[in-house]
Amino acid sequence: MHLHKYPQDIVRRFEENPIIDRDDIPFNCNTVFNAGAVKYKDEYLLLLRVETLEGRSCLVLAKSPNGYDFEVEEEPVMDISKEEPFATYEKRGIEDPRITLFEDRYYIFYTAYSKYGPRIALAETKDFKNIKRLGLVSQPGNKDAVLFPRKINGLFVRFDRPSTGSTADMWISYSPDLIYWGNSKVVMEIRPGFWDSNKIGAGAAPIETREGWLEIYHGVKGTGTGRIYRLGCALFDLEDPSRLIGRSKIPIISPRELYERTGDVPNVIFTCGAILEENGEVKLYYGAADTCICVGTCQLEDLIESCRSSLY
Ligand code: BMA
Repeated sequence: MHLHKYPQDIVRRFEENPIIDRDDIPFNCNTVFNAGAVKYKDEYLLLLRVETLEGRSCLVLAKSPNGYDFEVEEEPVMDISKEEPFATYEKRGIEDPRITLFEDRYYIFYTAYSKYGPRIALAETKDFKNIKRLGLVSQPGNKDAVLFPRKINGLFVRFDRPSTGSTADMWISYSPDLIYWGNSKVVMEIRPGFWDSNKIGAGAAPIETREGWLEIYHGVKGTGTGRIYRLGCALFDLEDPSRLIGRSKIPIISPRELYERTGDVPNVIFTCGAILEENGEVKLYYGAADTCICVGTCQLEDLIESCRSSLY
């Protein structure tokens, strides 16, 4: 037998995964995956991407006292908008929400999807009952936006992922008001020859640590029969988050279990949200095979170490 010095995945799967699947949604739907995650008033809250039987996605709220047992609301909290300018650009659905607590409110970046392609949209809420759309904040061809939880040098900051045709890398953009974004530049690129060789994109909202901003991201590798989506992490300088200071060589979690290997899109682990507990544990929520929702845990310190160390 082979003894491994380090575990294959830094993230430990919850034994009862998946924690939410189609049968947990109170209305007929196709799949549930890629949820934003946040703690709100002592509860864990997931903003689920639910794909309806029509094939378009809406957002549904789920609440839990412990981060593992979730109760799903009866109706979508956010559905495809009927009002312009959003209606035109959400016709094919709203997807992949990422939530950031910023001062007294929560901002939600999501993907507005239409025949023009994906673009970034922004909404805000204080109570997860009334969610107000603020704007369409990129042109088509951009997605995977995550907002930093504080201004840096007087500006709002986000990572995003414009698709430039030949490559799909992580970029940074700045804004004075959350609506107009600019000074964009590339911060982290695909790594030919590695597990993240074809596309990368931000996953959970950046976590501030004393070592830097920790970003859990997805990386895609193309194979002869399809793509494999895995998660890794990277560290960015606290005062200049366009400066990459560390990046894990190997994934922190890869599709291995049957529920990650089979589903509407096989071999996908994709995250839109992680929650840092006071004791340093990270609860990482992820969509598996674009079909169900799972959770895994790890120590923040191990994620930081994986960005810094050549062991991983
Ligand atoms: C990406 C996004 C995700 C999805 C993933 C795998 O491009 O569309 O929502 O989980 O592909 O299909």
